[in-house]
Amino acid sequence: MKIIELKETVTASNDRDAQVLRQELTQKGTLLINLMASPGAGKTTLLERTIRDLKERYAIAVMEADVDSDVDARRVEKLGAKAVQAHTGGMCHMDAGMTRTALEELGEDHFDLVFLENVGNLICPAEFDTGAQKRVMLLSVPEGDDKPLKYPLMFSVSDVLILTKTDVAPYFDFDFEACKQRARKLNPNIAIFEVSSKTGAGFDAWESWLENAIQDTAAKN
Ligand SMILES: Nc1nc2c(ncn2[C@@H]2O[C@H](COP(=O)(O)OP(=O)(O)OP(=O)(O)O)[C@@H](O)[C@H]2O)c(=O)[nH]1
Ligand SMILES: [Mg+2]
Repeated sequence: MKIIELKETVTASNDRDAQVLRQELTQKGTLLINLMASPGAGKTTLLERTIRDLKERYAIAVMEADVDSDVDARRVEKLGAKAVQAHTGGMCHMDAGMTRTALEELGEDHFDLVFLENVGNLICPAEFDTGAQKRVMLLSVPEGDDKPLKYPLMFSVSDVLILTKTDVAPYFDFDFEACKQRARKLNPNIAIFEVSSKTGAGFDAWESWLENAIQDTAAKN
């Protein structure tokens, strides 16, 4: 597994670079998912179960972006997925140029699905288009149902909201309906799933959304 050191890309337009990268990925038939959430929300655990369930049917790779360490890349690599660990040089997000560099490190193999596990936080990753065709965010039950009110941009730009750690809901006052209403007020088209990566509850619906998205991308190339 490779560890790469990235610097923020200095180009005139991150949005334009992201658009170009997105078109290239779609032409290759590769779905790139930008996975975003707070630190510890459960991104890597969700990836582990998803990879376990889908790896026989699709070629999957993961790009782990962190300020430091390689623990997440090692976790997904254990499951047999190709992984690269990107260090962001202190940056709290990935941009399109950094994403392109990390993708190049995955090599020439074809992947149906590549996950970018973005740096854990609910602010900066929402501001930068990485070139991914889909943005998926997680919100875990212990974080609270008020997060759409406090971090509206993340909810506004995401295609999918995964409410995770539902297995611990009995111990928290998380109002699922209130949270969903707040998210839909910001983003009426957002798809919402409730899952537990611990028990596997709700994974059927999430994985069927994912398979549809993979097949849509494959059909366009
Ligand atoms: N009970 C429960 N625990 C979970 C679930 N998903 C993740 N966890 C736990 O939450 C902690 C953090 O999970 P990670 O998957 O490492 O979180 P992350 O978002 O990748 O964290 P960073 O990469 O550090 O930002 C771990 O102790 C997991 O075991 C879940 O669905 N239910
Ligand atoms: Mg992680």
